[in-house]
Amino acid sequence: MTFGFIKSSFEKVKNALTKTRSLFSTKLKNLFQRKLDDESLDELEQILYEADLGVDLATSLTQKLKEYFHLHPEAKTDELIGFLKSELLAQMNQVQPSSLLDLPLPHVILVIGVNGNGKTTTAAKIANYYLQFGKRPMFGAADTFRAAAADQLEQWAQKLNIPIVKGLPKSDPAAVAFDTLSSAKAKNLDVVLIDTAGRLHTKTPLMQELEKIRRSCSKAVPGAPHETLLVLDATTGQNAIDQAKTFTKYTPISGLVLTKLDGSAKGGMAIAIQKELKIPIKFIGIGEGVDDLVSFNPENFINSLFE
Ligand SMILES: Nc1nc2c(ncn2[C@@H]2O[C@H](COP(=O)(O)OP(=O)(O)O)[C@@H](O)[C@H]2O)c(=O)[nH]1
Ligand SMILES: [Mg+2]
Repeated sequence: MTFGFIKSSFEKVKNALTKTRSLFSTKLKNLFQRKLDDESLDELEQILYEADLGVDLATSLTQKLKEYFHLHPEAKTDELIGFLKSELLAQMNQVQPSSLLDLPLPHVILVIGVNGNGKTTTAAKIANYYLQFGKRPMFGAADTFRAAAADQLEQWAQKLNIPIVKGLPKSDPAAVAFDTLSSAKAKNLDVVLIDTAGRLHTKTPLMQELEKIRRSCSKAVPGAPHETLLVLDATTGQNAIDQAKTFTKYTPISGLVLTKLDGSAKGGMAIAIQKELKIPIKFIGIGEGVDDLVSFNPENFINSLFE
């Protein structure tokens, strides 16, 4: 059964990455089948760049491949691809999210990020993920800025049949977080997901609001939030990396969630972001459904790019 689960998530990731994969797999394989020279290696750099690996990584990987090729001029396609895969994997942060399942309770997860990136949907998907493991999650709707935001989370709560604490529109999100955690303790629940407003990362007051939410979490549950997940839209490529850099200036982030990898040709940004930020990707979103979340495995990810 476990293997079935692993296989199915590998297939899911593979399908979701179709567009990025056509760059990596198809174009690279065609390239390596030709005789390598400076011209074809420039083409390699272009392909890596198109897949949103970023200029630095595209350049340094091309350089490494050139050196490898000079040392092994007889190398076959498979060998060159193997070398590239291992270089890509070396960029990835190896921390696994499985540790999320064995924790002091309630485990508090703060979900942050810019509006539209997929925070609320991701909160629902993570709740569903814990339900699969027999855990009891709960929501806190701390996006009090827009009434529709709390309603959206409430609809997920009803669908998943899990409790939610909602604040009144425009009420203090830190108070909502505190009330949610108090309720989770009283109910002996396992996981609390706090959904927050899509703070514009350039506006310091919103960052201060986030800090207040954090303090209020730790007052209710010492050590909380245990995880702060930054949700990023993978379709925005390098722009998402810039967003993440700004967030890290203001608030500690324990993990990333990359959404909308389905249909994105910019899957390479997952590798670039690991190299630049050294924050582990915990989950990836590969669709709008509640099951479209996969806990991130760097090796599976790289392999599925080249399938
Ligand atoms: N295709 C796709 N759409 C997603 C994914 N995650 C979220 N979305 C969609 O992105 C939109 C914004 O999501 P939402 O959770 O409301 O973002 P929020 O403003 O950050 O809370 C919604 O239409 C979601 O269905 C994903 O992994 N894949
Ligand atoms: Mg939202």
